[in-house]
Amino acid sequence: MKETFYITTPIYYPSNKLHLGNSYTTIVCDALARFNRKLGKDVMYLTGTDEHGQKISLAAEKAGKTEKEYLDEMVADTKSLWQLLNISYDKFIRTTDPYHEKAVQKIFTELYNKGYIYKGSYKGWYCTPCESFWTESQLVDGKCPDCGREVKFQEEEAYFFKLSEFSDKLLKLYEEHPEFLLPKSRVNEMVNNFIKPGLTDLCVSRTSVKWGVPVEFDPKHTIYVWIDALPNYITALGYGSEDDSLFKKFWPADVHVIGKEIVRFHAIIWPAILMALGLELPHRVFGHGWLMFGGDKLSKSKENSKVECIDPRVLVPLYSADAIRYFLYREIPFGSDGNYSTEAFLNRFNSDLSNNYGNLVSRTFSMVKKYFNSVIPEGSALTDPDDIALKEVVDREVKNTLTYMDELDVTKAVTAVFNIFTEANTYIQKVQPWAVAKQEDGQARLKTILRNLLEVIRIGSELFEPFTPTKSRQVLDALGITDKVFKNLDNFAGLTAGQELKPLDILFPRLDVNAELEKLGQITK
Ligand code: ME8
Repeated sequence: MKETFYITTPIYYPSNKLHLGNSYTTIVCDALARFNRKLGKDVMYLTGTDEHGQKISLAAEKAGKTEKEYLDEMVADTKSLWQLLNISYDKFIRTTDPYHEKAVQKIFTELYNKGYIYKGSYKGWYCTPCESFWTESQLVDGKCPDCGREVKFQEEEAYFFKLSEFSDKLLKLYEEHPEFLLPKSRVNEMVNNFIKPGLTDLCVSRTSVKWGVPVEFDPKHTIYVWIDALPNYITALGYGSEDDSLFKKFWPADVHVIGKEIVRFHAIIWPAILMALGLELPHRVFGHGWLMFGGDKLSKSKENSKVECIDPRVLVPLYSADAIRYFLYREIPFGSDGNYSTEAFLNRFNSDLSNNYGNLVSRTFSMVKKYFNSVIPEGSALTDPDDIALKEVVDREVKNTLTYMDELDVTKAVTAVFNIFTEANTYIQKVQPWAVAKQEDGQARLKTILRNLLEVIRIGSELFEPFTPTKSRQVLDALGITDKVFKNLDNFAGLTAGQELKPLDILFPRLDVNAELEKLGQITK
């Protein structure tokens, strides 16, 4: 049986406007999913929407719609953005899907029957936009520590999950499985900020929130956000339904990719729920950093995401989804925070995509056209020191890319791919094919040089395709490569000699940075 790879994004709040910042998680997961498909794995890439809670009711009311009408529109909008960004998810779960609601009820009842959920009463400071209860000491200047807004003191009858029983088990988990929570710095955060001070039981139901899944055995309570949201990763696979074949096939997840502010839920609450249910734990949880804009997080609550120049719906039609995707992979060191600036984006577009990758492809294709009528030349054994050196760099960077992708480091991986393109450009300068073409007995050497270059473009484009799926596929098509999985990454013998290159448009036409800044300035006025 094929090896499987199960990767998830968080389920998104449909009431948040989607911008480049929150799209980041999904864009990163897409490269990982595509890469693993190309490794020949059976991939399940899950994303979806987190549709319950008071915030949704309030937003629907404000829009003069029912919750269902409001959510359907927001979900359609989310899906269309994922399409625009070329997101290849395999399944989209909505927490209002009836199969999910039923399974969540079952999970809640099972946890209750096993003694992990009990009835009590909740007192605390509640932030409506964040749907979070805070203790007095967590408040910052009496306000919500996440979004800085007003909080309300609330008390109500509620069910609790015995999270406090899991401290030791969680510490053991982090110790025995250092790969469970990545990057490693997040482990200290969990231990020092949450587990050492003592985990408190978690409020998992509400009587005041109507828009939620009712507790099966006590329907005046609705199941509060985390017990509804987190299990999406298993209900999407049919856990708790009649057909759990996907669950059997894909669970445990290879990785949950999430932003750093929700690590606590995924590295503490989620494994505790799974342990209580007696289920296996995900292999890895990766908490990535934030995309910052002028030093500020593009946040859900601060509403600073109205800036049009960071809206993918504006940027994609102008610069392509590939270019936006590439910028995020490359510029934000995966796991850390990183800045988005339009200028940095435009400069990278020119230096990396246009001058490096694009130029390599276009100058090689033109030389093959000029000297060999666009017919792929025969290769030969690599004996020239320049050729051997080129092959060594390609081999090293192929290995690096595979290793980094296995470690989920998309930034290092994409940098390794670029080292291949850079090396190929250096090779051209070194071997000067145009000079070789002028030599009387230069034909054989010229063939080898151009064949080497085409092979390097093939290997680089294969590795680059998960990041820039449209343009790299165009290059692979032009080279006559139809395979969906990686082949011949370790040799210069993947192309068919005698086959004609298909014509290829300029991949990333060079931009006039000042003119583009001016244009974007006009749009955002
Ligand atoms: O948190 N930079 O959903 P969400 C990087 N429903 N990532 C960002 C970001 C930024 N500026 N702003 C947001 C939720 N994100 C819950 C999850 S899972 C069971 C429930 C990321 O719509 C954020 O970190 O607020 C998260 O990974 C994703 O956008 C969706 O956030």
